[in-house]
Amino acid sequence: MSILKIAIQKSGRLSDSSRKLFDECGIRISNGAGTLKVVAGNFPAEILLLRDDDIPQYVEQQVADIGIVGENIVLETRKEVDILEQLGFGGCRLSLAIPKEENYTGPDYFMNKRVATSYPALLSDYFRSRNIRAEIEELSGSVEIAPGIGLAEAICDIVSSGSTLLTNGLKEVETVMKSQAVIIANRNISGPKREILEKLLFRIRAVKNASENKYILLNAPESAVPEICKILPGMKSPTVLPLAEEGWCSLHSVVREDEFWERIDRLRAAGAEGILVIPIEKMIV
Ligand code: PRT
Ligand code: ZN
Repeated sequence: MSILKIAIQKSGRLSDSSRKLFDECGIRISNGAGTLKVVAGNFPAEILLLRDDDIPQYVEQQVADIGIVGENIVLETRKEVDILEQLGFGGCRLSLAIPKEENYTGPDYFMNKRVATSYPALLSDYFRSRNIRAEIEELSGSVEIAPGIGLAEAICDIVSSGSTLLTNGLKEVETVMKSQAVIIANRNISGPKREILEKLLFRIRAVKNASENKYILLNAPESAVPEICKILPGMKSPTVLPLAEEGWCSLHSVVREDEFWERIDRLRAAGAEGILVIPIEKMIV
């Protein structure tokens, strides 16, 4: 029987969200503390628990068929794998930062400077595309302390809240790339394994669509319905139901999370009342 081998981070920033994703896809994986692999309870998959940096290579070599890893790692390691889906978690950016008291003049600032990073490939691409000659000091961790100890004049590292830069007296001046967790796949998956992969991707997309959308219910006078329908496109068009109260109806629809607040303001201005917003568990489009 075919089984899909899936690599995820063993412990780190992507592990909990990766496990939660499988849980939401109805795929049960046991804790696996101290083990390298766990077999899914009710889906033909085996989960390999690895260091995130190794995942692209394992997927390229088909030790794992697919993996969940940050786009930053995929692009830095330059392995021959396909990126199938962005997952919407693990969001961060790879940024250049300099001591906060320095006067930043634009990317030319880095000319002939030493820049410490764990991302030498991405950073040298960035400098090359801007014709900047800088010296890259490769470090495997604690990059943010490099300027303080005189190892470099600047750093290029992953930033999310920015508090690490702040506490080390640095300021972010350029974004080299934006990143989030993605599904990567070996380029030669075929036959029954491909079918399992398609099934998994179908579930992941349903979970992702659900998390990106909200179900919305509201009441409105009949006269406001045409205007409200324009604001609420829904999956096809809003459901409109009559209310017991003469001249009023209830509208049901789906709205994107990122457009949500702006739509709510417009809906209220158009006459909507009693607005309820409900999370969606799964959404098949
Ligand atoms: O042990 P293993 O090698 O598996 O894990 P790791 O320690 O190398 O990676 P981990 O768990 O730290 O990160 C895994 C992935 O999460 C990264 O490859 C990114 O895609 C993503 N990610 C999201 C982050 C961050 N946010 C993040 N903030 N990775 C690292 N950081 C670090 C950053 O290096 C810096 O030290 O957090 C610090 C900055 O955070 P802020 O919030 O202070 O700006
Ligand atoms: Zn790592």
